[in-house]
Amino acid sequence: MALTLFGLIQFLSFALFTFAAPGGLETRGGKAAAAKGPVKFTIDLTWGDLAPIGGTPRKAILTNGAVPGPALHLNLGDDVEFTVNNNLPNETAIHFHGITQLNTPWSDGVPGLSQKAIQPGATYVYRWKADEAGVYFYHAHLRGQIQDGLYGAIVIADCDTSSKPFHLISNDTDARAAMRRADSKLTPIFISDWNQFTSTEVHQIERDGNIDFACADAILINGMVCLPQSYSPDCPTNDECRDPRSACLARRSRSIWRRNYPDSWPP
Ligand SMILES: [Cu+2]
Repeated sequence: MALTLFGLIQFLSFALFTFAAPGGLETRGGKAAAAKGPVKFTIDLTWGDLAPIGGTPRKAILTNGAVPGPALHLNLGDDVEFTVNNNLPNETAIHFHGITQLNTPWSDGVPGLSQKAIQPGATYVYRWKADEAGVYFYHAHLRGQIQDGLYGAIVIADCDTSSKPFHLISNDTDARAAMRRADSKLTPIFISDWNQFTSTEVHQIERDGNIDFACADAILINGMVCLPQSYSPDCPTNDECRDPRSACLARRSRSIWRRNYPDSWPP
């Protein structure tokens, strides 16, 4: 089966894809999972050094020590307890992009509106329900902290595959079963800008120069660099590297796949 692309979110200079890995479980609990109690997910935020494109490290927001933060995998109907330990020197808040927050508006993560900002050293628990399947993401919702690296994927699986139109792709029973298995184990691909400046520095540059400073130094794919061939044989030129629609993205995605699933290539 060819590399399959499911779902796309684009937000500012971010894009989030998922691709399907083979060999996943065909069912993962579905609405029954909600009866087991909430899915607990904790992120620890720190202000650390990061140099994904080499050179001098800059300060960035690390989520459990990395950018992007870990992906949150849920089944449709799950209740979520999302705990934020703020070890940053600044206050913060987390928004769950695309989540409906039906009956839980206080978990929408908008400081000054739905909550007070989470103070340095404090812990805050967001509680919400995964009531629509799809691909979403969590991100900082305070000043420019999203630019400093605070984001991670949310994948909500619909275990009822009966309504999915795999029959439109293939009449072959085995092929459709393989697609259902792959669909049950989606791997997020996060595409984001990387800038040598922190968000505070970028805003100062914009104020000083009276410009909209839209330059980025690199595009990161799952926090890894996409640079010309001296760094990555996947991306022969800078222009191709900077165009998220280019074939470079597909090649880089296949590299990530091969590293994550060495036994299952080609899929
Ligand atoms: Cu958002």
